Parts: sequence; C-alpha cells; structure tokens
Amino acid sequence: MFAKILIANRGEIALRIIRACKEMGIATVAVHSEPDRGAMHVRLADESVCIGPAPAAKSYLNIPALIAACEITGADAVHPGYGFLSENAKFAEIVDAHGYTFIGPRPEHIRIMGDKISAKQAVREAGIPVVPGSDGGVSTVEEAMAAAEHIGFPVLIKAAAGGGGRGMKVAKAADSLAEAVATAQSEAAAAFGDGTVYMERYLQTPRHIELQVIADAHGNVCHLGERDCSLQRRHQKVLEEAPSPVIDAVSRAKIGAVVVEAVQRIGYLGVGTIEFLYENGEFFFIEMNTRLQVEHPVTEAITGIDLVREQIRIAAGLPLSFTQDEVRFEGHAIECRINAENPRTFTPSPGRVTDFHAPGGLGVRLDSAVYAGYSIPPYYDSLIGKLIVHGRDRDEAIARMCRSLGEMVVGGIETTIPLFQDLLTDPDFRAGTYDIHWLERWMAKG
Ligand code: MV4
Repeated sequence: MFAKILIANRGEIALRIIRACKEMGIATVAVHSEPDRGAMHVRLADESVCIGPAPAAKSYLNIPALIAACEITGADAVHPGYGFLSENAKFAEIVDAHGYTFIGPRPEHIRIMGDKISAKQAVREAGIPVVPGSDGGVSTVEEAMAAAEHIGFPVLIKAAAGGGGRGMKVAKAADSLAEAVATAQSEAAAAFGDGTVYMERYLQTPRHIELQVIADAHGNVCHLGERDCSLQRRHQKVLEEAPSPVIDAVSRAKIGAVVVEAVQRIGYLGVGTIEFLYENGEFFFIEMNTRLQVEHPVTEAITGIDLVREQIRIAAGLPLSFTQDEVRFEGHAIECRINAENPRTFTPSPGRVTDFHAPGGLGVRLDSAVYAGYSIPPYYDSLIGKLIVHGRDRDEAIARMCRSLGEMVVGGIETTIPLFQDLLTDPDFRAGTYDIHWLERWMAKG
C-alpha cells in the first residue's frame, strides 16, 4: 500500500480523498494555488505545497509543478479527484513515467473514452446498447444526409472532442441539416481545436441515468447500480438520486450484467461511469466518464462502499473488497449540490462566508470545504458543498433533505439552498416523473 498520496485538487473533493487516506493510514500532501493558502484541504492534509498563482492553468493544471511537488514530498501516488487533470491521459502517462502511481484508469482508456466517437465504438463492440447514429464521424453534407436517412429525424450533431453538452446542434428536418453540421463543426473547432462531429438520433424526452462500475487489476468487475442525474441546468447537474425512481431491480440487474461484461472485455481498470439516456424502458449509451464523479456519494450511501478507498486499493494492486453478490442496494439517497450562486440566476456569489452551520443527524452527510470566516475565491467552480441524505425509501430521503436544508446556515453569500427548498416540494419532483428538460422548464415558470 502507498505510504503517501498527493491530491491534485482542491475544495470538497480534496477533503473527501484526504478522509479516505486518513482511514487507511496513508499520509497526504495537499497542493494549492496562492489564494488557496488558507483553504480547508491545506489545513487537513499532513503537508502542503504551493504550486502556482490563482489561474488553474498555472496551478491545479500545472503538470511540472505537480510532479515537482511529488518529488519534494516523496509521494508514491497521485489522486486527481474530478475536473482539472482527472481525465487527462497525458497527465496519467507523465505521472507514471516519473515513477508515481496515477490513481485512476490506464491512459489508454482515458484516451479512448475522451473521444466520444471511439468511446461509442468501443462500448458498442463490447455489447452496450448505443444511440442509433452515424458509424464514426461525418465530415461532408452528403455523408450527413446519408446518415440521417437511416437514423431518421430529428438528429443531433455532436462534437467528438466534446461531451458534457458543449457543441451540440439539433436538426429537425433535412432542410436544416447542412447548416447544423457546419455550425457544429466550426463551434467544435473553435472550442476544442478539433472540428470532428458525429450524428445520433435525437431523443426528445429521455432521463439521464448513469451506472457506476468498478474494476480491479485481477479481472474482478462489479456495477454499483445507477444514479439518476436528469435534474440539470445548462448541462450542470443540480440534484442526483440513487436508485433512479424509474428503474426496478430486474432492469438494474439486466443492464448491470451487460455493462459488467463490457467493462471486462474492454479491460478497464478503476472506477468509471457509463452514461445512458433512458427512454421508453430502453438504455442508450452516450458517454463514459473515467473519473470519480461529483455525485459518487449517493452510490456510497446506498451500497455502503467507500469508492475512494476502493480506488486507492485498486491502484495499489489489491482486489476489490467485495463481490457483486455482496453488493446490496439499501434505501434511497439524494444529493443537492450547494453552489455559491444566486438561486434563480445561478450568477456566482463568491466572497466571505460569515456564518456556517452544518446540518446533522441520522442519514445526513455534508461534504464541504467551507468554514466560518472562509473567503470563497472567484477563480474556481462555485460548488461549496454537497448535502447527501440517505433514507429507507425515497419519501424518507426527501423529508430528511428538507429537514437538513432547513438546518444549514451559510451566511454572507448567496447559495442554491432556497432553490432546493422549492424543488423538493414540487409535485412532479415528488412523483419522480421528471426528464432531462424538466428542471429548465420548472425554473422558467419562476
Ligand atoms: C443527447 C440528447 C438527446 N439525444 N443525445 C447533453 C450532454 C451530453 N452528455 C449528452 N447530452 C445529450 N445528448 C441524443 N442522442 C440530449 C442530451 C441532453 C442532456 C443529456 C443529459 C442531461 C441533460 C441534457 C440536457 C440537454 C440535452
């Protein structure tokens, strides 16, 4: 097992990783930018290294500085968290080349899944159902027309280098296809430096349902059930729950078995998330994420499995601490992402947190790096905490979340807490009948 792990991240996820390390008896190194000198992850780690000025490109994305921090502190391994360098295949290679262990998938798999066309091809060949679409990229209008003919309208044009919703264009009929393709190509080239696009049938009212998978270096692969992440705004997840209100034990076991078989065939290592659109009882793969995700705690809540501990064990060459048969899905978990933002406009609200009180009690978890007197810097994302509750069933989890949100105090800045207090009392939310477009419509109603 590793003696010391460097955490190449900040905020709540850095704390989350430090906590797993402490429970495993592993020493921790925090890295931080200049304005993050007083951040909680720096306080909780055993040692810390300043890796550069405020802009992420000069600090949290600064690979030479991170490698130097490993050398200075004698760390054995690097945990990238989520965001920043977590899905950067080059970084994983560089970490390995310097003799440290990257706690994550192999660079090869990060690279395959980073390109949405190669990801789709790889999982389809491994037996996972995908959204009907073009085989590979489309480069000309003629190719796009031919693809649309067998896909059927409406179609969606997506950037191969995209993901997370950036650079997508819908074409409702043949007369708008040429323009949609041209716009998608130029936007993709501008945003990602790669104008490659592909096409899919546009699913109009799906849910976003993702499966958590985990694989060790001994050939053991398990799935840890699904998370329903349909409540999003501008491709930002707002609230996630596990299990999905619309997936029963039989369909979970069925898609779980398909995914486990595919992950085995691909030879994947570590934790991963297979994202699906779910419509009319069918799963359609869209993307695979090769990182620990923000919303992983809802899976931890219903399975009792510490995903970060398993990640570290896997990277150290140890087997999974459980078998698929031992995985039980118990009760229901909900996560609210508490952002330092105006709850109606989502305008960032950085600044000094004057008061802070964490909710508590049975089935309540708050992952947050905020403390009273802390100043939220304006340079990074506005996530200041994740409130996760677990109940015996969905109704109990909802009641517990309402109660916890009512206890929580974050003074001095605006937060999204009031948004959740509204959302959780909505009859459609309570019924669990929402799709991926529901939240934006609900917010527009005001
Ligand atoms: C789609 C789609 C409909 N049909 N693909 C958006 C983010 C990226 N991960 C994939 N996305 C979508 N892909 C097909 N073929 C609709 C979306 C989509 C969406 C997906 C999940 C959650 C929220 C969303 C909001 C708008 C569009």
